[in-house]
This record gives sequence, structure tokens and C-alpha cells, in this order.
Amino acid sequence: MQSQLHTNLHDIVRTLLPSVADEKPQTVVQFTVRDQRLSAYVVVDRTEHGETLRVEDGKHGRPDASIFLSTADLADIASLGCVRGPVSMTGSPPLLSSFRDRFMSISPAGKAQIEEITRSQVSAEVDRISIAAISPADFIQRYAMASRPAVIVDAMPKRDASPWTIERIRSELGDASVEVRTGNYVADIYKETMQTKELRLAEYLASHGDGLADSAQATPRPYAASNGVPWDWHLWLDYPPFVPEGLCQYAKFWIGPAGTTTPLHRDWLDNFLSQLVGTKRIALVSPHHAPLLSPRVIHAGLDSCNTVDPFEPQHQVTSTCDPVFVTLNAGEMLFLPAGWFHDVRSTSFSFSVNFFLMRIPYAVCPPDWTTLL
Ligand SMILES: O=C(O)CCC(=O)C(=O)O
Repeated sequence: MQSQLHTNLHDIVRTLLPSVADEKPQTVVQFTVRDQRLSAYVVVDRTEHGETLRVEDGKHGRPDASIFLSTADLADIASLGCVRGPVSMTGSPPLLSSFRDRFMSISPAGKAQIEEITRSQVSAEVDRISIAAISPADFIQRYAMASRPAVIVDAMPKRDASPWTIERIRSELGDASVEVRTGNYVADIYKETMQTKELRLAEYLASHGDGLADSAQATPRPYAASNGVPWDWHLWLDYPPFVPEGLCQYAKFWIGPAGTTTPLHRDWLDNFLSQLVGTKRIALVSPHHAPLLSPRVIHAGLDSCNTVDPFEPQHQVTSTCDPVFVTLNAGEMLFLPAGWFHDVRSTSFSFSVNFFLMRIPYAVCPPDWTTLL
């Protein structure tokens, strides 16, 4: 048992090393297997002859990274090559990001699998569902594992009990600092040329927050987009229903007036986009249409298609990629499965938070049903 554990930990660290360009003579990765109350660490020694790895029981005094796993995670790594649940980790960012890339990210084969699954779907509309009418297990099977988007109409009880307004955002959240996309960010998105500025949220709201979309404007309205949610906001946010809370901590917020836009792109994580204030109109394009859209790979988790406008019926691709349009109202959450292209437009002042699920997409890696609920 113990020696099997040593072999597993040795193999995990061996897998992490190629993407961690470490020049130090020694690296130590501490593991804790919570449910077995076991600790062991892997020591990597580097000499001019190469790297050697050894596994020791117990706790190391100064590990470079500490990773907390469970017996189920170790079994998943051995059988599926990935973990399905959230994993607590601290320490060296390159080691942790190597662990995420290797054991918690979708592979190229997984991406192809999602494109294949969605090829046979025929639906001109996105289902609107209620948490009262569907169990978590049904949601995971019908939507998450099938890579099918859905709007959940009643998933935000905290927001409903205490609605947000622009005034309340200004007074309670105004100190948060935000990066604001400016200039022609739709054309320049994800490029080095994209202009941004740092502001306090209250300053952004004062200078750009209200006002109506002006169709004559040459550039889109500045957008406080994709900012990491401050930790204290997690105290009042409504987390997505149906999935374990531990998966929901990678959250971003989006605030802007009517006319702010995120052009067509796709993320390779399952995602819930929750609408706290205002309304958004969203065009969705199925993953299997990727060949029509020629996406530009920004990084392993993000592809951009910002030159395709699915809201423009005359655009040469729009007629063939069958966009599905969704209106997301305050109090609703859109489940956006990994790999679905989306173009998002605010049709009023809007405040949204999105939650990327910290696991390999359900469509590729099913849940461990024993720990789902
Ligand atoms: O709300 C937006 O403008 C974009 C949201 C988005 O792209 C996402 O949730 O992945």
C-alpha cells in the first residue's frame, strides 16, 4: 500500500517536471493524502548528470509546494489521468500551474470529443430550467455531460433577497480596483495592442458606468471586464447550483453600461455566467462549428474568433454556424459548457459574475457520483 503510494507520488512529480524549468539543486513537493492521514514528499535532486527522485514518508520542513489529495484523486490519476474534484495546493506557482495543466486541464483529445458530442445536437433554443424541477444528478447528465447550455432562472436567492443597484455597487464595492478595456477592444482583444486602464470601480462607474448605447460610436464603451472577484465578495455571491461549491472559486466580474461587448470566443472550462443587474444578449455557437470559425488559439484554455460577428446576419459565416441567441436577465444564470463559442453584449447597465469550474469539463470527465452531492 505504502509503496504503491510512493510509486504514484513519484510518477505525479515526474510528470510535472518537464514544464517546470527549475535550476535549483533540489525541489521538494509535499503531499498529504487527507482521508488516509498520510504525508509523504518527493525530493528532486539535480546534478550535472540529471535529475533523481526519491519519496520519503512524513513532512518536509520547507517544501516548494504542498498538494492535498484524497485516495479517490490518486485512483482517478491512475485510471483517468486527471482529478475530478477541487485540489488544495500552495507553493511554487510553476509547480502548481504544471499540476493544473497536467491533471486538471482538458487535453486536445478532450476538446475533439466535445466537438464530436455536439455535432449531433439539434436545438434552436436554450432550455430555461428551474432548480426546483431538476436534481443535481439530472442536471449533470442532461446538460453538463451532454455539453448542452441552459439558463437557470431561479438560482440566485441571495441576489433576489437583496438586489443590487448601480448606487449600491458604488457605495459597497466602489473601492475594488478594476482593469478597464478601452479603445477598440473588440478588434484588439487578447492582443498586446489592447488598451486598458486601472481604476477604482467607483471612478469607472462615475465616468463610464451609466448612459445608453450610442450606435454612432466608433468604439465600444469602456468595459470593466474579466476582473478577479475579490475574496470578500464570495461571502454574498450566489454560487452556481447543482455542482460542488469547492469548484466555484475561480470567479470573474463584468460591469459596464449598455453597449459593452465581449466578442466571440470560447473557454475550455465549464462556466456559469450569473446576471446580478441588467440584461445581456448572448450569441452561442456550437463547438462543432469550430472549422467554420477558424479560431485563434490564445492559450490552452481560450480561443478567439473576434472577427466573426454572429449578431450580423450578413456576415459570411453567420448563416452557416447557426448561432443560438439567449437573453440573460437579472437573477438568471447561464450554464455555458466548455468549448461553446459566445459573444456577449450588455443591453442595459450590467453587472455579472462568471464562475469557471475548476475541473476538467463534465462532458469529458464524468463526476465521481459518490462525492457529487
Ligand atoms: O459577460 C461578458 O461580457 C463575457 C462573459 C464571458 O465571456 C464568460 O463568462 O466566459
